[in-house]
Order: sequence, then structure tokens, then C-alpha cells
Amino acid sequence: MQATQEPAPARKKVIFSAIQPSGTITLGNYLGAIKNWVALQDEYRCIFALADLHTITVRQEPAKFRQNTLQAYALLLACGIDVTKSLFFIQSHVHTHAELAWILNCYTQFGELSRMTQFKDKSAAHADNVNAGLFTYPSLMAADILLYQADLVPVGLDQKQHLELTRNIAERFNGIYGATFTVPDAYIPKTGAKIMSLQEPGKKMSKSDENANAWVAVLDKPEDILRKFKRAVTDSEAKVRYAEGKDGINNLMGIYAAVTGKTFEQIEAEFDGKGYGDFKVAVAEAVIESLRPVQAEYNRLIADKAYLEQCYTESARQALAISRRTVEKAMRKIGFVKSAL
Ligand code: ATP
Ligand code: LTN
Repeated sequence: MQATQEPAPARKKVIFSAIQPSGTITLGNYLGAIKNWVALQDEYRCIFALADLHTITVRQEPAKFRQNTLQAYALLLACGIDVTKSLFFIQSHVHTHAELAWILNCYTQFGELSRMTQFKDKSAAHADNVNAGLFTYPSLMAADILLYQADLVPVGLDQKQHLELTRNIAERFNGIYGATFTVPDAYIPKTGAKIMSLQEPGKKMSKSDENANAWVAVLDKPEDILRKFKRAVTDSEAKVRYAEGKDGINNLMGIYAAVTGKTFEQIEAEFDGKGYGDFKVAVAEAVIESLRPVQAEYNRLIADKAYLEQCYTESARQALAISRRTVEKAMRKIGFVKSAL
């Protein structure tokens, strides 16, 4: 009798993404990036990292850097990154990232790196420390992605140019040596929220904004969140509706929609005849409520260092096993003598 053959399960597509542990995680990071990552974990093979090697392209205070990294790790777990479904590790724990980055540096042109707008912006912002790492940042990012043969990379608009360069590097290498790296595509989430500054709603909410009223941190206290929303810049029309030129209100509507799941039409109906004061308080309260369970879980996790260590170590172990195969393949193709170690 012949055994019935189960059809082979389709390989889940691989997603890679990373975020830098460079400071407080903002509502912009949460709604624009992390919430999307959480939603992808069942459908895809997700590999996430804290890009701490990227963070030292800007000078860090050692104790603060260590603390920021652990806090970001705990916070992302609290947001719903699940290490039983995905890998979530600290980039510097997986040495293949630095190794492949060096190799890729030798397949990346000076001219290409010079054209990166983030390099131009950051070298202007940190004119006293325009280091080589800041310049070669995109080849480390390419290594992060290519090591896992990622099919898709969820990134914000600001990182699209780096992803384009990653694709060029992969295609160039494959062109010389034959198929080695999967050429990744950008993943643009269906519900891509771009959260704008509460003080200058024409520019994105950014944790490096000097004006602390411009951003809300995921770990901000409820009273601070309420105060920041009450002070949010709006317009003089005093009518809650989505329209061109109403950047402040559009942004608050976007935030309210993202945390409540309501549509813009529903929001306009809900606040018909009400003023901006009522609306701002409603947005603040909805944000506070949606962050409350995340904050509670964060407080529990940050007190359990042993558990955090177990999570990031196990993910790093698996990430190393996967990524090592890619580095070895690339090195073999280039012509390095195989190490017997
Ligand atoms: P910095 O102020 O140092 O530039 P940032 O707060 O802009 O930091 P990044 O570390 O550059 O954040 O980005 C982490 C992730 O969060 C990226 O995927 C980015 O696209 C996303 N992100 C950052 N800010 C926003 C925002 N305002 N709205 C939506 N997504 C955002
Ligand atoms: N450069 C990104 C963080 C980052 C990343 C990556 C994102 C590092 N490596 C690989 C996607 C894929 C940032 O600053 N947002």
C-alpha cells in the first residue's frame, strides 16, 4: 500500500527588519514600524534585530547605550514581538553581520555611498564626527538583510534608498559569482502610518527632535501624553475633518484611526459639532489606553533580566546558524581558503 503524500508546505517568505536602540521608542516608531512587525509574525518567517552596531555611528555614552538596548529589547517584546514565532536578537551578538559587512564594502562603490541622503544629513548634523562607519552604514544594513536571504524588508520611506542600494549590491555580487543572495523587495504595509510631529506637523515625529512636546514616547506617563496632545499644533478652522492644509488635524486623525481602528468618516461624524479641545483629549485618552497594556508588560519584563537574556541569546544562536551558511557561501565563491576551525 502506498503512503499518501502530504504536499510539501510552501516555504514562508522571509522578512527581515531592524530598529536602532538609539533612545526612546516613540509613538511614530510604534505605529509606523513595530505594530506592523507584530502583525506579520504568523504569515511570514520574521527575523528582527536591534541594530546596535549601526547606533555607534553616532557617539554613545556607554552606560546609557547599554540601558537603551535592554530597554528597547524589553519594549519590543512588550509590544508583541514573540520569540516563539520570530527571531529577535541583538545585532552585535551575531558576528556574521560585521563579517559580511566588510565583504560587501568591497563590492560597494564610494560614489554610491556618497549619494545616500541619510549620510549627507547625518554628516551635516554631526560635523565633528563624520566617521567611516557613518559612510559605510548602508553596507552593514545590506549585510543584515542578505545574511538571511530575506524576501521582504519592511522599511519607512527614509530607508528606501538604502534598500535600493542593498538590491544593487546583491545583484552585482550575483552577477559576478552566480546566485548567492536573494534580492529583497521593500515591504510597504497596507496600513502604513506616518506619524508627524505634534509641534510642526509638516515633519515626521522623531525622537531626536529637541522639542520634547513634538513626540510621544511609548513609555510616557499618561499625564505627559495628555499634556503633549493638548498642546498639539492645529489650525484655526476648529472643525474635525481631514483636508489638505490641515496637517495638525490630519495627523491627530491618523493617530486616532491607528489606535482605535476607526475610519476618517467615523471620526468626522463622532466629532461633528465638537471643538478641537474635545478631540485632542479623546486622541490622548485613546493613545493612553492603547499603550497601557504595553507599559504594564514592559514593567514586568524589564525587571526580569534573566528572561530577556534567555530570549535574545536563543534568537542569536539560531540567527548565527542561518547567517553563517550565507557568509560561508559568499566566501567560498570569492575564493577564500576554507578555514578548518
Ligand atoms: P531618529 O530621530 O534618530 O531619526 P526615528 O524616531 O526617526 O529616529 P528610526 O530609528 O529612524 O526612528 O526609525 C525606526 C523605524 O520607525 C523605521 O522603520 C521608521 O520608518 C519608523 N518611524 C520612525 N519615525 C516614524 C514616524 N514618525 N512615523 C512612522 N514611522 C516612523
Ligand atoms: N537603518 C535602519 C535600521 C536598520 C534596518 C536594517 C532596517 C538596520 N539594519 C535592515 C531594515 C533592514 C533605521 O535606522 N531605521
